[in-house]
Amino acid sequence: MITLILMSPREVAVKLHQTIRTLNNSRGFSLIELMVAIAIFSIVVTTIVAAFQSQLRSHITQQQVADMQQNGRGAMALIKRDLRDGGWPPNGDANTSITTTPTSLIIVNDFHNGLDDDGDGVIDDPEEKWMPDGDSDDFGERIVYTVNADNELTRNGEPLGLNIEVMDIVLVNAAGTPAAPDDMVAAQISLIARAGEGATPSVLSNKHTDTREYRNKQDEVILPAQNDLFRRMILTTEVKLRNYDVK
Ligand SMILES: [Ca+2]
Ligand SMILES: [Ca+2]
Ligand SMILES: [Ca+2]
Ligand SMILES: [Ca+2]
Repeated sequence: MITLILMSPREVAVKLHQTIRTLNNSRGFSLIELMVAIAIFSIVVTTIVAAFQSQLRSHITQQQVADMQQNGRGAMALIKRDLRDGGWPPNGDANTSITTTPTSLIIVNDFHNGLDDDGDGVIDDPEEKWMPDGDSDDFGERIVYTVNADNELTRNGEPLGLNIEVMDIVLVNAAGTPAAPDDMVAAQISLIARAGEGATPSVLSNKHTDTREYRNKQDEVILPAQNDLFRRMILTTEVKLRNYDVK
């Protein structure tokens, strides 16, 4: 602009003429310019998509981990409750027991008598709980937990919708070592919860190889390293068996 002001009118006219000619002569983009533009555009788009995918992956992974934690805690709460009250009445009778296998937990109680003790028309309802009759064939007296081949935790055959791969229960004495039924006072529960459903984890979750070896409180391996893509967590707790070794 300043240059134009300092120029004589004639010089300005020449300059304008030259500029107009230059503009008229431009022939749009060359092929190379176009290719460079496309390349830059692709890089920008790829970067944006990658950032978005990465965010989505961490979101899905976080969601899976949260679900897994919730599953594990939910299962633990149920098993703890049943074990704590397991083998009722205190010090049991001939029929009551708590037994385990590698994939199941069987709790047998005697807290009902098959009669409508409070006369409300419902036999063995919760209000009339804790009335043993010397056998364990009444409502809710036998509780069986199993983990099936689909990693589903079931209670009395009813799937609880929880993705639990391992349920390990060790019945222990006061010293914390595995005990016979007449000696046991507590149960050590270990649960391994797994994230994701189906045979393979979601392609959208963050890549993760599980090389961990999982052990219970006795330091026994309850799940060797799987070296697969699933995320897992182990929950371990100990619950006192209220009805055993009651002095
Ligand atoms: Ca009974
Ligand atoms: Ca009965
Ligand atoms: Ca009743
Ligand atoms: Ca009853």
